[in-house]
Amino acid sequence: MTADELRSKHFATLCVHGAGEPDKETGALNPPIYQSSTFAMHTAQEGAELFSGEREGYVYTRIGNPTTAALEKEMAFLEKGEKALALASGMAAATTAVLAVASAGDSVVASNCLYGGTHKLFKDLLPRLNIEVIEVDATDPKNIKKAMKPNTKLVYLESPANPTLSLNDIEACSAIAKKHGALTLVDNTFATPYYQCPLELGADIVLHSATKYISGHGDTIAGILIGSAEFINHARGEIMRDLGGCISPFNSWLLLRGLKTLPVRVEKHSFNGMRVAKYLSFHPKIKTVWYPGLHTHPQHELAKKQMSGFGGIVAFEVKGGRKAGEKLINNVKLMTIAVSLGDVDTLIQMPSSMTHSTYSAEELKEVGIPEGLVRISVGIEHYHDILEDLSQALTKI
Ligand code: LCS
Repeated sequence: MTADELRSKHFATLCVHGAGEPDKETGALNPPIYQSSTFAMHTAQEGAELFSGEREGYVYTRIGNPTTAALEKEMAFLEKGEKALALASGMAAATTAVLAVASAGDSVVASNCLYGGTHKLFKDLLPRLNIEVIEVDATDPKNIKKAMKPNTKLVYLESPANPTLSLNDIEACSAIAKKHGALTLVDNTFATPYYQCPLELGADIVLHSATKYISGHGDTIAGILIGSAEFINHARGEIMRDLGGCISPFNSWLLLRGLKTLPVRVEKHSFNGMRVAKYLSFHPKIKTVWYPGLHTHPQHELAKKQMSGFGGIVAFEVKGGRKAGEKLINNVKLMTIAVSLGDVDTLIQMPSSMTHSTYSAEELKEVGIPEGLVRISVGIEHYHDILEDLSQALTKI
């Protein structure tokens, strides 16, 4: 099937067939793992042409690899972008994307509710490179508009955001950025391309911590950027090539395997997520639940507008705050106390002291992340067993 024929197929079909046809030589149904750091050239002239860009091909796995290329092709299909670039981690994707767009003396306007590692990058490393990052409450696009400066090159969003599940209006924020000549990046890790397509909403770059739902099995660290051919070529050739944050061929292959079941897994995560959110919202020991699929979520209407499903991450606060939340976490039996998310296993953690410990107490308050917020990445176990585990742990408080 040609690329154009494939593009017209449904998402689930692209997940199974998007990496390409069976291997031409051997008939292998799945793409081979090209576990090779370097690629033989026939002549010195061919080498020169490959390096100058006159000829397409593989020279060195830091710059490109056939297994990784199959993954990149499939992710570009799924996110409806021209090209994709796979990297060693979500953080490698974030550093590569920002440095592809901004230089010393430029600024980035970002949401203030981000994965703790991204917030640390914005607070510590980028200012050392003289790139200013202005973090604002991006649940209101007006705050983005107010923060834009003549030197702003990038608007950096995360929707739904880690860990509060707050949303950014991708269409409105992208329109503001465009007006100011800046690009918009959306971290689409929580929603996955199955439930949200930022490029169709006007964004320019999509980022994934592919460690999460793209892999789905908790066995890989990886990141992916998707965007225009111009952006991806620049990010690959000028930034990733220098920073060196390339993915290994084996990890690309694991992601290709994960992608085949993405819709099946994400539907189940979402089904279970809704059940956990509803259960908690009616429980007398729970103070607040954050889940975009609940009509009590302050941006539920926006969630329905820009997402086609609500995902598997649920955040909540137990009455009694941090101490009570820790007691709940210490008493789970089926769930695992662990960071990361999007795995088939249900994971539970406390962001203020774990994933978001890079936020100061004042920053947590400002962003609206309670110290006692508990985050569950709801897995694909039977939801009765997940609810039973929550129920027995809650009786211990
Ligand atoms: N973006 C989001 C939304 C994330 O949740 C993470 C990691 C990253 C980017 C960075 O990706 P990585 O380099 O880890 O592949 N989130 C984590 C979390 O919530 N727990 O552990 C890692």
